[in-house]
Amino acid sequence: MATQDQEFPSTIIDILQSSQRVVILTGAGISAESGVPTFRQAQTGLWAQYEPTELATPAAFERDPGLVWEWYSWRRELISNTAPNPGHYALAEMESFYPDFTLITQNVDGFHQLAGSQKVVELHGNIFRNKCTGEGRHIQDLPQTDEEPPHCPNCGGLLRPDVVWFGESLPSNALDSAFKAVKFCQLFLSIGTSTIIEPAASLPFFALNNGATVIEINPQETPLTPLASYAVPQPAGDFLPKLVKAINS
Ligand code: BV8
Repeated sequence: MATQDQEFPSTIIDILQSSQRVVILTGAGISAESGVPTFRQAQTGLWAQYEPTELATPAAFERDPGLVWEWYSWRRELISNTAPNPGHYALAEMESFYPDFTLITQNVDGFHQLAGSQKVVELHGNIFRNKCTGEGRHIQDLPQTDEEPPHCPNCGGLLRPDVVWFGESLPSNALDSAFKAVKFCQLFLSIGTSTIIEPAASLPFFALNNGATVIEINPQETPLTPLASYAVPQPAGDFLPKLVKAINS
């Protein structure tokens, strides 16, 4: 594993400029510079007493749907008051450089789409979408009510955020597209993820096994760092715009 002490070794630029099939995996770290706390950062205020991994579960929703709904409302509010950062915009620009480009995200904030990325695979859903626990259908507009959570206007079942909770399977189409893209990619960038949450955490290792060049961008070490082709200990919002400029040079 080479660590990035100099800005861009020519080998990185060659690979970035010659690759045709590129996969990006992002985690909460890419939204950190937007002001969205990462999943593992201690929660603030009322939510400091709760572990996200305990709240983001079917059992928590079963036990106290109101509490879980309130937590998501608080996060929606927080995310709505922030915006994509230069890291998101750099990835949106990168998409046009490659004929075969897939952006896989574990994030639920929708910032990649907001920044202009078209081909986004949302492994863990989207916090601004809701679905009915009775019929499973997506509910576009929330009913005007003070109930928390609201009830489905069609079947009366409780509504919940359309995100993947711990212990729930990921959307099969998203997971299939992700693994298919990784199987054939030549270059894989893992950005802003602690590489802990499965099955997303397996993707960079799957890429390595398939002979791809794997570049990790994360100020902290992760289980991927020792095995990555290149590890860049820099914040994504700083590094990605510089990377895009270097590719275009
Ligand atoms: C499942 C939506 C089948 C909800 C989230 C093996 C195989 C399969 C499952 C498991 C397995 N082992 C364990 C499991 C169970 C579990 C799991 O992985 N547990 C963990 C705790 C070990 N997995 C599941 O339950 C998954 N389901 O596999 O179904 C199944 C079914 C039944 C039983 C078993 C299996 C579902 C997982 C999805 C959970 N939902 N989100 C919500 O948001 O409310 S996951 C949540 O964590 C977020 O989506 C987040 O994106 C994701 C991953 O975390 P990270 O993105 O990595 O964020 P984190 O805070 O950890 O790290 C941030 C990183 O950024 C840090 O490294 C930091 O250094 C870095 N950083 C900070 N600033 C910057 C930066 N990097 C760059 N620039 C910066 N400026």
